[in-house]
Amino acid sequence: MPSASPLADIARLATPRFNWTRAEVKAVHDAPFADLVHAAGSVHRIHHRAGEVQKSQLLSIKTGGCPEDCGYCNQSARFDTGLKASKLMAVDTVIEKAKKAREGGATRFCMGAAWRSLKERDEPQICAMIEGVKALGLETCMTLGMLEEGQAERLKSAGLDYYNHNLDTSPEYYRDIITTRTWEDRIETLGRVRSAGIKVCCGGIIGMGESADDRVGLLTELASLDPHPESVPINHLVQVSGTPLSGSEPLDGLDFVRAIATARIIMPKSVVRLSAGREGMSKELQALCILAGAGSIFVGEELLTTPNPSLSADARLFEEMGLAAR
Ligand code: SAM
Ligand code: DTB
Ligand code: SF4
Repeated sequence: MPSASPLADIARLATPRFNWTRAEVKAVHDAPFADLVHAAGSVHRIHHRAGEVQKSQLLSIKTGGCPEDCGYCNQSARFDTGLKASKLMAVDTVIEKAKKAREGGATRFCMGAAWRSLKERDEPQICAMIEGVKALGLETCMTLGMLEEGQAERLKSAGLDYYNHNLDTSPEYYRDIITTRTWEDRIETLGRVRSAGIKVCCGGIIGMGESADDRVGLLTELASLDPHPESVPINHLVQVSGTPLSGSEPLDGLDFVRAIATARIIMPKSVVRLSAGREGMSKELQALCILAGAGSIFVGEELLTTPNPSLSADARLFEEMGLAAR
């Protein structure tokens, strides 16, 4: 007799669990595509309003010159990508950009720095940015690399809502992608963020030449964080020439949708974010991701340093899908 489908019991799937095994996640991920997307959409509707998509906007507050060697990233000082490095941005400039993002419909402003870790001397400027952006009525998010004891608490006191720190890929593939820090370093910072009471934004990148097993491994690790990250960005690799991962085998679009749908099912209350890589996706592929439970996107014509769809292309996507912005 065939075993029961791992997707049969939607009510059970919609109850968060933290003990997913890799085999269980693989069974979800590898299910027939239509069953997977249908189950993901059904789980989504239990905890989220289908048809609502939250808009965040990114700003690179400190670009390039990073000492880390993340193989996907054009901001590493080790790769020749032609990116111009810059110093930490002035607080007033950040606030101006945040105002424009708010006018464009973003409700969260995510500030990213090409740092290995946050230095104490930069904290006052970073905290002033958080305070200023928060005062505009926007949600605040920062991604600044690793945090030491006490730093997360100080960011929280300034008004930080979310901290983004990605696991990026499976623990096994991690060391092929980044050699200058460990998986355990990542987990440690995530623990500090959580303990300080900041919401966790943690996800990964798909399309880096990883195997389907690596994608399942990443998703299993994300779902074993207890509580689950409130926000789970699923990025499609943006290939930048000069980085070691440029030239990676292109990913089948439906495999990207599988990753989104699996994240949706195994972390049912989290907001799954269709993050980097939309510029290279058709409208139809983005629509499938949204049907599979993606509830957030980045808007604005630039992510941190690479292009993102135009405001008019996104307006068309929302209009044609009948989506409401949140
Ligand atoms: N330096 C900090 C760090 O790495 O934690 C914060 C900024 S870093 C640019 C934030 C995240 O962006 C990375 O963890 C990675 O997941 C994502 N990212 C960077 N370059 C990317 C690319 N080319 N394509 C897709 N995602 C990318
Ligand atoms: C995340 O997971 N995706 C965003 C945000 N966190 C910081 C960053 C994507 C960066 C894409 C490459 C770039 O534009 O530099
Ligand atoms: Fe530096 Fe972050 Fe890019 Fe890695 S992903 S090289 S840590 S900016």
